[in-house]
Amino acid sequence: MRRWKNRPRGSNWGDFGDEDQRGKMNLLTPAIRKAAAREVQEGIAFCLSLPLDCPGGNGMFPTRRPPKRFAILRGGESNFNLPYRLVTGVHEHTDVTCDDAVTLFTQYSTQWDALLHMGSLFDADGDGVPEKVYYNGFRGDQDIFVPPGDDTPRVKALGIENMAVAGVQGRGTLVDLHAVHGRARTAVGYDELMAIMKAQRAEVAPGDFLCLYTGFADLLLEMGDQPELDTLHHACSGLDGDDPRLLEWISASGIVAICADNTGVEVRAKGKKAGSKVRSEGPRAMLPLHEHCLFKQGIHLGELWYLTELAGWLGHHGRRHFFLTAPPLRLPGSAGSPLTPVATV
Ligand code: UVW
Repeated sequence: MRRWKNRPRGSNWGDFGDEDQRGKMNLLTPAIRKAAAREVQEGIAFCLSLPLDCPGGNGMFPTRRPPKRFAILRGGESNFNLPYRLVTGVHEHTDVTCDDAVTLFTQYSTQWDALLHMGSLFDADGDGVPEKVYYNGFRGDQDIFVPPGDDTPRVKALGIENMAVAGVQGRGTLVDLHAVHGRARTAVGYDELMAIMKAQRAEVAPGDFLCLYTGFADLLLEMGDQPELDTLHHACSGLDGDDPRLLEWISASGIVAICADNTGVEVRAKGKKAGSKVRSEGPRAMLPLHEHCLFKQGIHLGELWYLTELAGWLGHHGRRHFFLTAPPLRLPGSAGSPLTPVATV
């Protein structure tokens, strides 16, 4: 069933079918994965996740909190260091067990954004009034909502489980923005990204995961669990979501996802504040790259990945490509997911 009369300018809604919830992950075909596996030449693997309690505290994201673990109870006892004999009553049992639970904010640390993470107020049904709408025309009033007086989201579409079952494996292409900009806050637009990719021989092909190493995660790790917000808000590079040519290239390139070691993949150029009016054409997204990728194109964004050792190894060996395995949790209805991506070279 087609859910829209108007689709947003620059969107691909309907191109993968009216029911599609995978977006560009549809491009991950067996042939693409088989070709990507040829990047495994040494068998060396890199963990691309931060410790999931990084950045520490909730200064960086006031609404997100670090993981909270607790030991579950068993027969009124803490199920940590619990000798089984206390449970079974059999004195000969030698087992000692630990079992725990965790409250996890899905977008606190290394994460994927699900396609429902960012929608828009857009008149998709053509009645002249914008409504809350998401990728492929799924609606905020029907498919993705929290009933009044409840805090459990009802999610009938675009949860992260759709990505999990897509088999998230393919070729990663690493672009080293840190090598060019160090830790200077820089919004990289189309011309510059093309020049850097050319100089680094980091060409992308349809089906690739574009990975951006900016050095931001290194800064976080250096700060321990005490992020210095003033420094972080003015540090490191990212993509310039206000550059229309960059957005067009992202669509045309066939990349299936963009992953970065910073908080949002995109950054504002110097002098522009989030939400400040940079164009005069009226209502617009505060996070234009999020809008373009998640809402219009079905391109997942990976944030706060840890790319440092991989970037160093690839640079040292004159390589830019690797085999990436990066499934999210198959957590029905979630707006995002922590993950432990693995790069194999
Ligand atoms: C927001 O902060 C809204 O999103 P993200 O974590 O994807 O940058």
